[in-house]
Amino acid sequence: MKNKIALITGATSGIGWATAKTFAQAGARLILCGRRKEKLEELAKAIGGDLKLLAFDVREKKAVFEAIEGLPNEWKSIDILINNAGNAHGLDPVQTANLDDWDAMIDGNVKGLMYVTKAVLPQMIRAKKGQIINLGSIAAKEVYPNGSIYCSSKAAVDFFTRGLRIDLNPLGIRVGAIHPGLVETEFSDVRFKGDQERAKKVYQGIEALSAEEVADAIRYMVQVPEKVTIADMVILPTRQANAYVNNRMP
Ligand code: NDP
Ligand code: 8X3
Repeated sequence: MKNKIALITGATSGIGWATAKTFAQAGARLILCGRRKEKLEELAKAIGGDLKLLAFDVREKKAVFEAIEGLPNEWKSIDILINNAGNAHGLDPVQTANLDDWDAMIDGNVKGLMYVTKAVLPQMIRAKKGQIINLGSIAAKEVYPNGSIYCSSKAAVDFFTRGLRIDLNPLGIRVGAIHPGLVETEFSDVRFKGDQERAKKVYQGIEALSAEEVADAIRYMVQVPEKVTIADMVILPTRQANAYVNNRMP
C-alpha cells in the first residue's frame, strides 16, 4: 500500500477513522472525508504526514463532484476508495418511522456512496486499475425487526457492489464489500439520536468488534496480491451468529 492514494469517506469517526490510521501505518497517502471538519483536522494531527482533507456531505451531489474533481493533480490518481460513510437513523417499524430518517439513510448510505464512486471512477478507468471497497453490513444480508430501511440501504450497497464488479471487470478494477456485525463506534449514538444509555446496551455482553479489527480486515482486502479480489467479507463478533441471534454474557 506504500505511496498508494486512498480516499476514505466517513473518516471522522469509528471504522473510517481506524482505517485511516491503519492505512497510514502501511504507508498510504490519504484523502480523508467527512462532514465534521474539526474531526478531520484532529485525525490529520494524530496521523501526521502527507494528507488531504475534504469536508462534504455525501448526499450533496454537487459538493461530492466538486470536492473530488477539484483535487490537485498530485492527489487525483486515487488507487483505493473506501466507501465507508453511512449511518442508521432510528430503529422503528415502517408504520411509525420518521420519513426524514428514511431520507438520511437512503440518500447517504445508498445515493451518497454511488455519487462518490461515480466521481472517483473516471480516473481509475483511465489508469485501468484501482480498488473500491464498500461498507455494507450484516444488515445487508439479513433484515431485522424495525430495521427495514437501514437494511434495505445496506442490501442496496451489496447489490451495487456486485453490479459494479461486473461493470468494471474488463478494466481490472477490484471491487468488494465488507459486511460487519456489531462494531462499537458512534453508530448507535447516531441511530438513537444521542441516547447514550440505549446505545451502550447494544454492545453489552457481546464483545463487539472494534473499529480497529474491521480496519485490519479492510487492510487485508487491499494487501492481498492484485490478482486476488476479496469480493464479499462478513465479519462478526464470535458471540453474534447473525443479525439477531446473539450469545450475550449475563
Ligand atoms: P460512525 O457513526 O462512528 O461513523 C460514521 C461516519 O460516516 C462518520 O465519519 C460520519 O462523518 C460519516 N457520515 C455519515 N453520514 C455522512 C454524510 N451524509 N456525509 C458524509 N459523511 C457521513 O459509524 P461506523 O464507523 O460504525 O460506521 C461506518 C460504516 O460502517 C457505515 O456505513 C455503517 O453503516 C457501517 N457499519 C457499521 C457497523 C456498526 O455496528 N458500527 C456494522 C456494519 C456496518 P460526519 O458525521 O463527520 O459526516
Ligand atoms: C450495523 C450493524 O446490526 O446494528 O450495520 O445493523 S447492525
